[in-house]
Amino acid sequence: MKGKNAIKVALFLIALILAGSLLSKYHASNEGRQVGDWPEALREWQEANPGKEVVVWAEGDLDGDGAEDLVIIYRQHKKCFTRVLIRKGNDYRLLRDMPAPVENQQIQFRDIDNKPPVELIISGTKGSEVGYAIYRIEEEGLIDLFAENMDNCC
Ligand SMILES: [Ca+2]
Repeated sequence: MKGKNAIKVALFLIALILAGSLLSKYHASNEGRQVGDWPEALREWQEANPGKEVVVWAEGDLDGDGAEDLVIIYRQHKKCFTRVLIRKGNDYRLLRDMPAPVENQQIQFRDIDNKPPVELIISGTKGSEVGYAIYRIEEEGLIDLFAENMDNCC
């Protein structure tokens, strides 16, 4: 019975993610964007981290304070990582890096539990493997809520 419920929850989350990728107003891609279009925080981060290649990025309010925060998926030595920058006034607080899928990465902001702030969903692939992880920002930092098959995608 427990297993069935877990499958139902997983299917529900996958459906949410698929709907999210179709409906999300945050288009998490840097395709066609020039460096000049990047938010200032992203340009500063890239200048400070020249060895890290920005793959995709997105802005969204992850801590519910009304200010846009920044999520970057970057590549370094063939591995990918997610880096979250929480805006604090004119500055940013950097949260710990997390492994990210190496291909087809997507960043989404979804209110999964009907309770602010929104959750952060990182999804992507590696070959035929598909994985995703859901996080929430709390006082103490980035909380891992749920992950599926990320080990095989990162
Ligand atoms: Ca914020």
